[in-house]
Amino acid sequence: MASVTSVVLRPEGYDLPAGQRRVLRWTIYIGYAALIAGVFHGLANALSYAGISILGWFPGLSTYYQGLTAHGVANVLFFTFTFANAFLPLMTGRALARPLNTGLLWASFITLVLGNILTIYAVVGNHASVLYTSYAPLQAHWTYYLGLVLLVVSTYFALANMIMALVGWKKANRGERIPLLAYISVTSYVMWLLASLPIAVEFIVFLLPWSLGWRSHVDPLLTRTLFWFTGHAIVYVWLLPAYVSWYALIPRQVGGAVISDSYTRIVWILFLLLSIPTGMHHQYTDPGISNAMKAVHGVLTFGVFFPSLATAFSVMAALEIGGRRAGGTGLLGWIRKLPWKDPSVLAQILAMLTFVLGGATGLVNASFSMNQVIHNTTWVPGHFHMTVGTAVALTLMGVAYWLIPYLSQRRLFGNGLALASSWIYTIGVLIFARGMIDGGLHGMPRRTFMAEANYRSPAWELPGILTGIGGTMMFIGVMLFFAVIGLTIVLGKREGAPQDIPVSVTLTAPAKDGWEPMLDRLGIWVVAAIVLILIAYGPFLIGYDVVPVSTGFRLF
Ligand code: HAS
Ligand code: CU
Repeated sequence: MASVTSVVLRPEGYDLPAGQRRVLRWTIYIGYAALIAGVFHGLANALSYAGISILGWFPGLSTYYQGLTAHGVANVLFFTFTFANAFLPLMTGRALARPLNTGLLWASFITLVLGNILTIYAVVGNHASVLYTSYAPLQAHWTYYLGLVLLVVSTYFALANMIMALVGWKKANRGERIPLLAYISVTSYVMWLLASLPIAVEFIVFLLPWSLGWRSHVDPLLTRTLFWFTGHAIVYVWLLPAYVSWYALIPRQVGGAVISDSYTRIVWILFLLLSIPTGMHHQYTDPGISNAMKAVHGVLTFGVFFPSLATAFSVMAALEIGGRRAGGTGLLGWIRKLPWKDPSVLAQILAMLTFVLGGATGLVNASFSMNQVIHNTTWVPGHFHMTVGTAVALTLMGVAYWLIPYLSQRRLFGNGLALASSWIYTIGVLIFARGMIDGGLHGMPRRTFMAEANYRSPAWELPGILTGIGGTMMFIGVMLFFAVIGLTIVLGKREGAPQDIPVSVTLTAPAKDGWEPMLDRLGIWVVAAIVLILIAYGPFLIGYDVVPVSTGFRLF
């Protein structure tokens, strides 16, 4: 394997203009700040399952649900999208060796900051304790909905930037295949563009006017369905920037190579096709949706499991090439030869390993009958802390270990601390998820302040303690990460920062003829995705009788 000749995805370096570097750097800082701001209540929530309440330590916190809303909104909405808004355009620019559009970078940054200010105002002021799923009939202050709308708008500017760079590149390179790194970055946000439309309708047509008093009633099942129409695809929008790193950057970081150009593109096309028509697997227990529709979504969910299985194979093969090139022999000897002391690599390998369990639990969720057992229990946060909470969050921490030095032009400060952070976080999440998964199987409820609940089951005792211990370790892990990033920005040596982004090589060049160039015709794949969406949501939407029954409730 190691002797196959490699083809560099894009050989030349990339001169990122200083002005653009600054906007991207601040966008990324805001993303990591959201990560850090959000984890405080994560700690409180985990400890509450162990029967410990620390809510009194939070100045200005009115209720548990205010904290839980802050945790969800900051960590899964602002952190993930803010990171992607900077990372994906940067990858596109690098892959195409073209500058980005500074105006669009600013537009994305400004809408993001405004969105942040409005949402922080609403959540911190306890005007929006509705949790990140924003289910009606719980009603938030209009600034909350508008803030999230602006967050979505900021992603459109980021996509526009990538499309502009791509169109410019295509004009200058007629007949050439799109460089792989640009292809996967752009496709990730094209999928998001399609996926975001239902939530835009939910917020702009229903929830925002309802919150402003312009609309008196909404239909909670309809708004909830619109939420999950976008909401399942959202989880892949969180995941795909991590996959961009696993496919296109990690092989280089471990001295390996991407095993196949077409294989990688097909994985992204499968995500484009299958991420969206699967949202009803979050609604298996909802009345008002036919079993037939739930079955269609269930089957397609098993379909979207496949590109992640394919990713497991491809990513592992890329790591194996690196390990063998470094002298690893035998069946597993290559594993020891991976650069475990490189904090960026370590974090991401630990994220991948945890994702195996995140994926397996997802399969249980997706199975209709098993979902009846675990729905609305702590099993579900057990699942998603191993997916978005580790596969994504820990990968993005790993990326920070080269990206922050790259953008700030300072050398990483505290290698050892960074390594410790990833180990502590990973061991923590495994203990935490073990607790949540086990408790969930015994009906331990999610989204419940267990420290003060007046009902408990003996079967929740040990799971609750594990959740508390694991959650505390995760918190310590993130705080160490925060220390490393803070120290790097303030004390990191100015020289010696990485001058380039670690773009990988593929084992074979993309084919210029045959069927493979079809993979680059994104328009065709977008049309195919729309057809699948119509099949999956058309019958429900056409047959649905909208019954706006609900006024807003503010229980906070
Ligand atoms: Fe999920 C609920 C099904 C993936 C996030 N999910 C959630 C919720 C969140 C979430 C946040 O079908 C809760 C929402 C809420 O608040 O109610 N999920 C799935 C399935 C997958 C899946 C089938 N989920 C994710 C990802 C997420 C995420 C990714 C975030 C990023 N999920 C569900 C369902 C529910 C659900 C139901 C509803 C539950 C309910 O009742 O409420 C799959 O896509 C997973 C595929 C993953 C794999 C793993 C591949 C492994 C790889 C690593 C390989 C590398 C290695 C390294 C091994 C197949 C790629 C080797 C290294 C060496 C050194 C050897
Ligand atoms: Cu889902």
